[in-house]
Amino acid sequence: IRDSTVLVTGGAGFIGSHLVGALAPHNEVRVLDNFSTGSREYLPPVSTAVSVPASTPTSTSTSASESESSATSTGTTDSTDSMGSTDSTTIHDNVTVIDGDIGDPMALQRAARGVDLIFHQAALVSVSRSVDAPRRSNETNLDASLLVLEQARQEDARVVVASSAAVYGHPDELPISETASTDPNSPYGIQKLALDQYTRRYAELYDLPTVALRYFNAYGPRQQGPYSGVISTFLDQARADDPITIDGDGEQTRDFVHVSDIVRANLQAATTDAVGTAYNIGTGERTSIRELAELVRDAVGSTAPIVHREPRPGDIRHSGADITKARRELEFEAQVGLESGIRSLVQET
Ligand code: UD2
Repeated sequence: IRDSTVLVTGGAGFIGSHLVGALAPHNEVRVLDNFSTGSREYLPPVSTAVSVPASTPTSTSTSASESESSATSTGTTDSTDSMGSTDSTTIHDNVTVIDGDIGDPMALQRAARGVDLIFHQAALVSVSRSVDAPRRSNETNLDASLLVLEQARQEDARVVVASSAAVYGHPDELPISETASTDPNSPYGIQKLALDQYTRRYAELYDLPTVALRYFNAYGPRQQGPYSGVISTFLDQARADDPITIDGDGEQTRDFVHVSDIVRANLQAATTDAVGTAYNIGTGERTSIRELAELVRDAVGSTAPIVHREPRPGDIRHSGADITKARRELEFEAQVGLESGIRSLVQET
């Protein structure tokens, strides 16, 4: 897409920042992020640093924990005063960063004003935290997401939403097509399913062009932190020559999709006529965790031992996308195979 005004929520995070990188050369991009897990370093290099003065001081949320940077306007700090001022900085000719929360209506309104398109990538991505604190993750993943959809409605903007393979829970078919039964086994999955359904219904109810993308296991540069995926964990372990920790027998399988393919799917979703629906975004290939451990170890050239721990409670045994629908209607095809994706991850990071 070109010459559009685009909002990326969670634009400083793992997937969002790669999307911003792809959009910035040809579009005016707004990033709304509370920097609870995202980073300014992930955004395009500074060419003009203009601080737009806010009428009141704003919180420094870079070190804020997820709970401090609450998604609700009542829970946030002084960035949500009555004027609704948030700190915004132009860090690139075409990229404006709004340091704020998607759950803060003022910040959201300001970020979304006049946009043609919203990529909604902001979320609390930890499945285990959603189990520990379901209401807290619901606030961001569902309540605040609904504000984003409402804002899109207000602006009459297309919206592309990050859904998840988590909507399927333990799948009843393999590969998993979009018509498989949805029976999420975590609060996170429940929240993503509700969001996915809202997203589709907004097309019908309000005639808004919406698309939900059900990401399978995403990986790539900038995925890090305690809730990052198995690939980033194995990579850190291999590099440190620490034991590579397989949960259970390692015969469980996943469909690992590189972030550049996820970006490509989002860009296709931004222009497709086939809206009001959800698409699986994966490669269509499944890899066992055992194979993955060996791939990562070999790519690093590490001698780290591979060890087995107790299986993870509730772990899904097999997951793999049927991407027929995305191929047909989005013209999406994953281009990065797992081996080359891991090789480039090792080289680039
Ligand atoms: C992924 C998504 C999650 C949700 C879910 C839907 C990530 C990070 N998470 O969870 O958001 O969409 O899919 O089903 O993409 N493992 C090990 N050793 C480790 C870490 C993990 O063996 O040190 C195993 C783990 O037991 C699991 C597999 O690797 O079988 C993948 O784990 P994960 O946490 O990367 O992702 P997953 O599929 O649980």
